[in-house]
Amino acid sequence: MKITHAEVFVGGPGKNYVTLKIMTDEGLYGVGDATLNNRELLPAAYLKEYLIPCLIGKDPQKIEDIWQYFYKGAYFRRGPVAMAAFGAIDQALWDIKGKAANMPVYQLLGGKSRDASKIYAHASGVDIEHLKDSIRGYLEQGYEAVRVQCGIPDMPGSGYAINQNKDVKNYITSFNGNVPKEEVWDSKKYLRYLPKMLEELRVTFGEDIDILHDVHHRLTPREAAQFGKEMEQFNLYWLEDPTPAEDQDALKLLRQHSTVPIAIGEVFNSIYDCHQLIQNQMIDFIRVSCTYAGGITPTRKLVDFAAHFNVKTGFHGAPSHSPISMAAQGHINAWAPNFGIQEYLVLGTSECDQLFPSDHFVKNGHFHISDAPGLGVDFDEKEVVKYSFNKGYHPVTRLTDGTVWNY
Ligand code: KDG
Ligand code: MG
Repeated sequence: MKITHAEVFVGGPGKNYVTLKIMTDEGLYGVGDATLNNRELLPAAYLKEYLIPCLIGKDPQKIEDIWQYFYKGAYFRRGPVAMAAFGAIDQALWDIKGKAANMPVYQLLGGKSRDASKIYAHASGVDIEHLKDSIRGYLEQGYEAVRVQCGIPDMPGSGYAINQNKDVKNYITSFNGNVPKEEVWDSKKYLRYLPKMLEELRVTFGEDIDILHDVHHRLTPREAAQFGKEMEQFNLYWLEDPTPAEDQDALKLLRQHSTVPIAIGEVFNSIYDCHQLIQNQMIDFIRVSCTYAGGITPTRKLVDFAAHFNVKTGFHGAPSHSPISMAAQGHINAWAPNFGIQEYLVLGTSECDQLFPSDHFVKNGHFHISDAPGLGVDFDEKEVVKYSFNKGYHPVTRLTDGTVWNY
């Protein structure tokens, strides 16, 4: 089998999905996701200008060789742009291999370890009452786990990731003309308010619901240690990104003072970003995604490595991930002996389903993987022409005195 051509498409309903389609001389094709949130045109250009020309004529079954060729051949290794581009190629090649073998990808990985994989939803509110409504909505749909984010009094517009308008599916992006939106942050107010919020949630919803919370890199090591200690009483499923993820020593203080489970990794793009965190058991969940971490090939190795140190998976699944990377993660989740939980945002608008048809489905807070050969998700080129690229940014955060802080 040989690769004959490959194409990149940018667009989607309310999002700039970057989709790669790789075609072969045997009529089989594969699809992959290279969406790098708010920098989508960069992996798209990398694929078009540098990677696709090298793919033509290669045997798509040689997944490992092709991955090494691009990773080592780049010389400047790693980085989110390159890894997202390699990730899309790798996903598409696993899709082709599955179709050629007439097997779903999870069978090629070693078969299922579970019937369906537990997912968590994003509940958020401008205040606690609004947040409680959002949680109730998910519990009614059968979810057992929710991430909770709440507006902080006297800190307008700046809890983290508060979805004010339920119709907006990509609320982390600000389509705000040519510059990012700015938000204000005050750790003192946050640290004072969060214990009250969690206390109320436990009183209202009891102990059975799994509660996750994302600090989004905003605390200093000492604040995170104090906060982690306080969080123990609320039995969180996890506390995510308490401090900026690149300063890994910051976690020592938190680990020494608290047993709160820690989840980190959505900004990592290789095992070298987290092997020490895993080996030293500084984290409980690794949150890479199959796109930003370079595809199924390296993610599977990373997951296997983490299993040896009792670190579970909790893959990133923010709205920027297309149903293709969600499917790729779904196959790893179905197999992984150390699966923890999967972040899942309701991608399922009818427009999104038309663009990416599949039989994967969500029921009672669990993701059920399709038995179709390959990744089990398709891409409709006739649909994508309805959408055009729309530039967006992550917001920029400032402290009350104007100092730029961590978003
Ligand atoms: O692009 C950034 C988002 O993916 C991120 O802000 C989402 O923190 C996030 C999460 O946990 O989903
Ligand atoms: Mg996060």
